Amino acid sequence: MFKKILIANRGEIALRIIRACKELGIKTVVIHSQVDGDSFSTRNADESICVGADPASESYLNMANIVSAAQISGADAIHPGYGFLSENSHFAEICETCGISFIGPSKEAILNMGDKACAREIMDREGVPIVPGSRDTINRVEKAAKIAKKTGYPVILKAVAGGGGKGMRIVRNEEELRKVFPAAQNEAKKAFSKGGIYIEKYLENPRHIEFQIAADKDGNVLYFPERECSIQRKHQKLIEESPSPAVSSKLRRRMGKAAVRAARAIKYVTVGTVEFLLDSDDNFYFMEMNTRIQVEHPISEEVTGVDLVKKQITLAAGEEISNKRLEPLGHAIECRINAEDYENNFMPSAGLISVFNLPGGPGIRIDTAVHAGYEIPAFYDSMIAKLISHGSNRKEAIARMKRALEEFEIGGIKSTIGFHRKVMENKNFLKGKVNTHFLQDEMGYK
Ligand code: MV4
Repeated sequence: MFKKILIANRGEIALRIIRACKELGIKTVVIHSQVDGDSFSTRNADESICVGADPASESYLNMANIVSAAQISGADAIHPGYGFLSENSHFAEICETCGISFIGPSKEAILNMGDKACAREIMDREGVPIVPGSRDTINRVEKAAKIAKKTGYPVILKAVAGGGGKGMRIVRNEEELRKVFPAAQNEAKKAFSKGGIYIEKYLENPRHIEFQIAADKDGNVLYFPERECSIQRKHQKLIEESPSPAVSSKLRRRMGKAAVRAARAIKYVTVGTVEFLLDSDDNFYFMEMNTRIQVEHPISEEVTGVDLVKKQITLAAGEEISNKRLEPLGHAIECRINAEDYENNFMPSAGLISVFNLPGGPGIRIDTAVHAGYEIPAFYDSMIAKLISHGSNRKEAIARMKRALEEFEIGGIKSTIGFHRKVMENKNFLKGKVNTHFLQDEMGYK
């Protein structure tokens, strides 16, 4: 087992990893930028090291300084958390070259899943269903038109190096395709330095369903009950729940087996997530694989009792999967509490938090690293807390979430608490009828 882990992240996930390490008896070093010097995670770690100035490019993305910090402090592993360097294959490679374990899958697995066209090719070969569309990266509009004709309109153009919806374009006919394709290429080139595009048939009203998996070095792969993540804004998830109201135990088994096949195809080790689109006829299609621990991992922990971060660390250290089949125990929901003005286009609301009174009681968990008197820096993302409810069924989980949202008091800044209160009252949400257009159709957002 590792003796000391360097945590290359900030905020609630840095604290979450520190908590897991403490329970495993592992020493912790947390890195931080200048502005984060007096944060909750730096105070809770055994050691902390400033690696650079406030912009992430100079601190949380500064590979040379982070690896030096690990060497100076004698850490034998680096946990990247989510975001920042968590899905950077080059960083994983540098860690291993320096004799430091990267807590995640191999650099090859990260690279293969980072190229979304390559991921599709692998999954297709292994019998994991993919959305009909292109076989590989498309660089010429002529080829794009040919494939779109064969697939049938509407199609969606996605950036090979994208993921999470960046650089996506929906195209309804050939004329539109010819107009939009060069722009999509340029956009992809600018954002990711690679201009590769791939094409998929556009599904009109899918659900986003994802499967957490955990895998060991011997190829044992365990799947967790699915997470329903259809409620998103600009491809940022706002509410997640597990299990999904749309997934029967039979469908869960079918999709879970496909997720396991996906993980085995790339010799995946540690924890990861396989994302699918699900249509109203129970057809499911591989979308992408996330090779990191995700923001929404707590709902899977709540419905299984498995500590995913401890599992991730012990799997990285070479331990084997010991769990048998996992069935959902009750129902869990997560609301992401962001420092944003949901009545004003979710505009970020940085500044000083004057009041921060947390809810509690049965079935309520809060993952946060902020507190009253905390000043939200403008340099990073706007998530300030994850509010997670757990109940014996969906109805109880919603009732607990509703009363926790009433208890939660945040002053000094705008937050998304009011937005979540409205969703918890929405008729279709209460019926479990959510899809990827929920915010437009039900909440009046663009
Ligand atoms: C799609 C799609 C429909 N058809 N792909 C991909 C990344 C994700 N954040 C958005 N993505 C979508 N990919 C095909 N072939 C619809 C979406 C989509 C979506 C997916 C999940 C949750 C919200 C969404 C909102 C708009 C579009």
